[in-house]
Amino acid sequence: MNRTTIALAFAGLLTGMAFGFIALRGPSSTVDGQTAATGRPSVGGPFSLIDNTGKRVTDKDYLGRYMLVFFGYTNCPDICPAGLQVMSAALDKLGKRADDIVPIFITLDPAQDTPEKMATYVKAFSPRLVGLTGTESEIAATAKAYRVYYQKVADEKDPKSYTIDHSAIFYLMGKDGKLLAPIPHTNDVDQLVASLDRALPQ
Ligand SMILES: [Cu+2]
Repeated sequence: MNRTTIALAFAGLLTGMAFGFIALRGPSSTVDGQTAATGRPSVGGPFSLIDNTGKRVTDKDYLGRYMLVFFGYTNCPDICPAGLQVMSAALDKLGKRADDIVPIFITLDPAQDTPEKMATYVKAFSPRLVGLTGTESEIAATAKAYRVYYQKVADEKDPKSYTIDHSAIFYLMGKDGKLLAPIPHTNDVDQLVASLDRALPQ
């Protein structure tokens, strides 16, 4: 991990902690006036994107199941491959309880991450991992709904190539499509298993 990614992971952690704190404060708290009556911050919502089989899907297709959502891009050197590996291993460890969870990787680089590229990429981690892409504006709207920070950073040596700084949080969404818990990026499988176990209804 380089400095930027460590900083981002830490920013993600702080955001996660902030969400946890807000959630604990209960129904009277507000975040930009958007907190729902449940006290949960407004994260997530409707999306319409293309999955790794080329099919258009919306958030409604996943209602009735939990979604474990992670944002990134396939050319990511560190945060994404590590996060997706940990996510896949954690779901394997959860066993039967993971049957109801759809792990979803949403690209922040739709210009390069075609459905075909997403298909090859997600397959390398887990057969159950879903990869979603879309137009620039569809991705921007989805990232905004999930309050994901991302920023293209041009490569000084090669102006045609770039990396993308992005926040790193696993969003566990409930069967109703609403946020159950934001979970900070971790490289520790057991830690993610424990976080999921805590957040999932018993
Ligand atoms: Cu990444």
